[in-house]
Amino acid sequence: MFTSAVAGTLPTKTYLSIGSIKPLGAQLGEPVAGGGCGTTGGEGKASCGSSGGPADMPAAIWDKVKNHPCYSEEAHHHYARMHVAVAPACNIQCNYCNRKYDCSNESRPGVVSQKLTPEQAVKKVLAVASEIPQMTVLGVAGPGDSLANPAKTFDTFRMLQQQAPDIKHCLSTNGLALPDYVDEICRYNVDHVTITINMVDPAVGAQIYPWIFWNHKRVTGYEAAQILHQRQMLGLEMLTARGVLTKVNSVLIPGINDAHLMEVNREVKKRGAFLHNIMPLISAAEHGTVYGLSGQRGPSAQELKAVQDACAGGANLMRHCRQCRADAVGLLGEDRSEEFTLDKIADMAPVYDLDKRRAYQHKVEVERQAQHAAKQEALAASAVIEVDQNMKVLVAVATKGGGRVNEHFGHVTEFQIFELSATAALFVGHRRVDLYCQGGHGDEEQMPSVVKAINDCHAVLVAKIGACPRDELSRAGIEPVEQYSGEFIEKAALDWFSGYRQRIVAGEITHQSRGDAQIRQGAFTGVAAAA
Ligand code: CLF
Ligand code: SF4
Repeated sequence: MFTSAVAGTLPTKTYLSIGSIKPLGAQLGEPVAGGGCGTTGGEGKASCGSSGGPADMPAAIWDKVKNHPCYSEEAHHHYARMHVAVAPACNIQCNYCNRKYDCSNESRPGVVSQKLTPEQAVKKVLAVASEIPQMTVLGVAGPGDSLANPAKTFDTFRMLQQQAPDIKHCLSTNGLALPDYVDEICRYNVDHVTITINMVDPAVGAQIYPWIFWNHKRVTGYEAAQILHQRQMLGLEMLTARGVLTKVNSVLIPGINDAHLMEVNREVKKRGAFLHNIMPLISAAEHGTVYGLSGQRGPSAQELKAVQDACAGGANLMRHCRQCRADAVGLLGEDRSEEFTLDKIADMAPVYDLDKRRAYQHKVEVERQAQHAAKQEALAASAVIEVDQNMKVLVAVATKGGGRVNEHFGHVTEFQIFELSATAALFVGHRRVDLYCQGGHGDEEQMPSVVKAINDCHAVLVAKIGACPRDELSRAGIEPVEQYSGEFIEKAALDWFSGYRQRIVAGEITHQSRGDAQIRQGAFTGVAAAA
């Protein structure tokens, strides 16, 4: 495991307070319009982040997030994003990153298939937008750092602003160069910025970042982490003051920053972060990273959930991140980038049809309203069942999008996980698995890994399932449920949970807690998994 050369001499409490970084208090005390609802709430206020709706936030903010698949959990069932890999260079080194892999901040650890020039990127965006009307957001997320490649990043946004005005602009950065580019970010309508912040204590940071490239030289150890921290906080404050929505990504590294992330959550909330996305470290020796080679492990599913739950009441949490590739295309959790390689788009004649895109988005809004109504109906039915109101269970759901239970068990590469209680159905994560169905028949060898991935769930809701996996799941204590095929997920899950609680009341079953589950080390996409 990496240890800082100066670790033994570090001060014990080294957080830099908001005031000691930059006296922005006056602006932060009075957030500007569009600064994110997270900026105005106190500790413990109701969540209005990724799971929020129009009633939870000002209209101007809802307008920014309602069709952004990362900033709105609900939107991610319907809307897609795409990344263009125009930013290969990076100005820092993270111990979980190997340059020949995608940026671990925002991608699975796999090589980017093709790096693009801004011109190629714009052509690709237009090709995707004409084929996939639900693609609403373009992100620059690597494979290096978007702001270590400012010319390529902003050239892409500038050209796109002229040619596809309804597409939202989004970027992710480690934050080192961020304060220098806030004006550019605003000029090109980048309304959504993600900063990866893994620490607010340079002593912790020194165990994550071996070096940064700063003022034309390499800076290492504690000093490097201190500079990075100051720049991240300053950049976040500046964006908040300018009304740009910010999301903070944190990689949960057990034993290094797991206990510290609550402090990160508090500090970024103070500075106006709209969302906090706590992601599991992906670490395996074959990735060739410092952590991978030293045996640093990632968290289990329940370790991740425990840290996320401990942060509840602070900055609003995002729990539906898929740690995408830097060239991902499609709904979160799917990857259609193979359909839009440079070779293929060379033969395409994209027609950017704004009316078609608007018509699709109108259809989605109608569907979303029906989904809401169905959920409210299920919650009302749930409220009258008299059994432990504090009981919570997890269920896994097989879906291919649209917010419905509509995927066969054998075709799943990712289960969505919902936490159910008498009063809520909350999306709390996803679990990637290998395809059970290989070329038309089930692969029994995959079942143990599937069971491990959803071992903390009481049931799995699917459109269809064969007899063998059905028996195997039942033996593991996970109830396979087919009866809600085609229904909205939350309604289906709540209806199942009402039935579960009624069976307890009737004495037919006894409620038992489930164990932990394993997060797959390597977030393979549907295409990759099927290959
Ligand atoms: Fe891309 Fe990131 Fe914008 Fe989304 S991804 S730049 S905010 S458009 Fe989203 Fe992917 Fe998670 Fe990133 S699921 S890795 S949070
Ligand atoms: Fe890798 Fe991203 Fe860290 Fe740079 S900021 S080292 S690209 S994970």
